[in-house]
Amino acid sequence: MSENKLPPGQHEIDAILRWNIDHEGIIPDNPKIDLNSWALIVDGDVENSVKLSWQDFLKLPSVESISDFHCVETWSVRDCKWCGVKFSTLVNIVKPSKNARNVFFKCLDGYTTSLGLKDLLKDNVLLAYKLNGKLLEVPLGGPVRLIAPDKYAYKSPMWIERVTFTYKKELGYWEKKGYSDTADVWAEDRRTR
Ligand SMILES: Nc1nc2c(c(=O)[nH]1)N[C@H]1C(S)=C(S)[C@@H](COP(=O)(O)O)O[C@H]1N2
Ligand SMILES: [Mo]
Repeated sequence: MSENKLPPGQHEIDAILRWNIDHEGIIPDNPKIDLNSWALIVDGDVENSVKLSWQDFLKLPSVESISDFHCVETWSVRDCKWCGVKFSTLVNIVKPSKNARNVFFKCLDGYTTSLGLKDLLKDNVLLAYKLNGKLLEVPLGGPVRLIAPDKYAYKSPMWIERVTFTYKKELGYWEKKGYSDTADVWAEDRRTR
């Protein structure tokens, strides 16, 4: 049990309930993913763009990080034990140019979101591929999703296929519909309108 406080306006739910929450996802089902053809493309304003196969991805150094997960709809799941590649590890590989200040994520369901590069360099931000010791299942965003614990979960894209470094900020799916782009859980940045 973690003793840390939940952010303002959030309540804890049992982790198992998460499976039953009817997210207003942008497609009705989970995407079909074949790990033999899956790849993560990292491109944009970088020195070395890369296309990582599943095997390439698993070879990157990984860490474990325990964090709480907060949906803007007010539910939180405590103590998620994620394993994944720190976003900063990927940054060191692709070497963004000094103009790159934002990162745009595109997912296999068509979902999009973006974050500032500075926020992504925090130690608790991972490209996660395991949860509580098991490979991340597709319904929870596997093979690879972002985890950014200080942001509402719409900034934790599931089923990532492309990560693009940019100078300009491009708003994502929920941000365009009026959800906060800062999405800071501690400041309770939920909506802009
Ligand atoms: N690709 C993709 N990622 C997404 C979403 C989505 O619809 N598609 N929904 C977001 C929202 S609003 C939430 S609350 C979390 C849900 O993650 P969970 O299913 O692991 O609880 O995923 C986020 N990432
Ligand atoms: Mo959400």
